[in-house]
Parts: sequence; structure tokens; C-alpha cells
Amino acid sequence: ETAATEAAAPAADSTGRKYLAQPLVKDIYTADPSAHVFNGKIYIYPSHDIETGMPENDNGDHFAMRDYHILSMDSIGGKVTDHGVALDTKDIPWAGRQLWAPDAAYKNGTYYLYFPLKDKQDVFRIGVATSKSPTGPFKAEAKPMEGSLSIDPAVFTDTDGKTYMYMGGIWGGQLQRWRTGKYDASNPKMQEPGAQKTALGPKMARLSDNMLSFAEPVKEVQILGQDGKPFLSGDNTHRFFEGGWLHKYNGKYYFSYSTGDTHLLVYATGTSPYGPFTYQGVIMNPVEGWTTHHSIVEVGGKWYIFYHDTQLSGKTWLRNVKVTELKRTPDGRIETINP
Ligand code: FUB
Repeated sequence: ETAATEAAAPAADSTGRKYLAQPLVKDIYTADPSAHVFNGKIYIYPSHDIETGMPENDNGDHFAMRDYHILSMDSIGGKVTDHGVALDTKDIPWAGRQLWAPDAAYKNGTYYLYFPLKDKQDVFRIGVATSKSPTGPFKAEAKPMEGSLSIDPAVFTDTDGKTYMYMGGIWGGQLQRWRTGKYDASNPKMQEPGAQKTALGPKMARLSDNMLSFAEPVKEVQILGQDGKPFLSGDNTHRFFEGGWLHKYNGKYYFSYSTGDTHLLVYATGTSPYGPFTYQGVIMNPVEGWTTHHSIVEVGGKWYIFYHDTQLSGKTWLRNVKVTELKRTPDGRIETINP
């Protein structure tokens, strides 16, 4: 554990929404916060942004992260602790480059850290590492998860104890290169299906009891418009881009995600963790910076959204994580946040 702690001074916006606009830590850059409550304490599993001088491009080469730091806090608005390096690329046997947005889960006395990383062939895969502590250090498995692909793993454990992973991201996340079921390096980096074709969906699978592998073949998740039809690729204010997250509220499954080049966080709901999910609306309007990535978690009976922007640096690849309340209407609709 490092001494680097930073109190997140509570603030309120004009609507009374608390904790908006306060970076949770200021001494390192953090992004893509996946938050969980383990044993009554809040743990945040973020990317650790660093300056590497890589050129900024649509392939995301400038996001050249090399390790993870886990953050914790006892309560929203309380002191934030940075627990130091939890996993480093140099300790991952199959590592190529770029540790992107991670997530974590707990089962039977072990914590699991799931992370996207390019292998030595420059193909994004999802890896898993384990620890007896929620803050690590984590030990990576020798190989990426069999059948895993692309980026942004998000792990959801249902009330029946079954755990599912959602993953995928287009453009630099390479999902468009998996359209045939196999990785196709000849598919240009940014090529989505034609504007009038069905958009690419995120992928998902249930995890095995050992949490280290998939219990079933990876499938595509269907996201439908209010008209019941899948979104078209050209509909970039609605179609899935990256950063999926699943939570359950009042028996309903909420799948939320980033629309990428239109910079929105949006959500869709369904009656099963497998979907299909029907689009409902915008959770958060664009933040400062190109990327937008979030997680949604219940803490002490209230719901919060963790997200990032570039307030501290003004640079898209040097982000800072934040948290604010997630408010719903009585019928469960999420109110749009204007960050
Ligand atoms: O942090 C690198 C990438 O940027 C993440 O994997 C994406 O979700 C976007 O936030």
C-alpha cells in the first residue's frame, strides 16, 4: 500500500447531485473505473494512464498502459487509498502491450482480476490473475482465457451465483476483426460493417465455476432499438462501441455501454443476462476527453456511477476517475447526467 491518499471532497452541482467533478486521486492518472463492494468496502479497478509519447490515433496506440493500481475507500466521499502496483505487464507471461480497462470478481476466498492486453501478435485477449486480497498483488495465469477476444471485460454475478463476462470494443479494441469468428488481421483497423448493416454487438459468456475459463462458447449480445430492430452500424449515437457493464435493478438487467465516437454512455434493458437488451436512453452526456467509460454499483442502498474525464491533464490519454450518484425515476429509468 502506498501513502498516496487523497480525500475526495464532496461537491454538489446545481441540481444537488453530489460528488460530481472531483477526481478521486490526483497523484496518478486513472481511467475506466470498475467499482465493486467487497466485504462492505469500495474497491475501484481502474486503468493506470501514463505518458509514453506514443502517437495519438484512432487505433488507441496512445493508451499504452503498463500496470494497474487498485483504489479503495470506506465510503463514497471518504479518503481514497492507492494500493500501489497490483499487476505489471512484466509479470504477465503472454504480454505484448497495452493494459486496458480491467474488472474484478470475488468467489470462494479468491479475487479475480480480468484484464485486456495485446498478446505478442498484437491481438487483444482477456487475461485473468488471482489474489487472496482484493488489492493484490495479483498473479497472472500463464495464458489468456481460451476463447476470449477484444477488450473491456465486465464481470457480473447474478443473484443465483452464476457469473458472466461481457467484452468487446470496436476500432482499437479490434472487435471488427473477429467478424468471421476468427481474428482477421487483414480487416482494416477501423472497418465497421457498412452503415446500413447491423452493428457489431458486444460478446459474452458464462464463466466456469473456477472463474478462469468460459463455461460455454462466446456469443454476441443483441442490442435492439425501441422498434425491436438491431441498431445499424451507421447509427453511431446508439450502436455499441466499447466499455460494456451489466447491473441488475429490481429484477431487470441493465446493459450500459459507450457509443465511442459520439461520446455517450447509454443503456438498454432486458429480462436475462444473455439479452436481448432494448435501448432506453442516455446515462451520461460527453465528458472532457475522447473516451467515456463507466461502472455502476450499489453502495449502502444507493446507486453510483464511476466514470472518468480529463480534468487534470486536458489530454485524452491521461484521465482521472470520478464518482457521482445515479438517480432513477420511480419506474427504474436512469436520469441523464450532464457532467
Ligand atoms: O483505457 C483504454 C480504453 O479506452 C478502454 O479499454 C476503453 O474502454 C476506453 O476507455
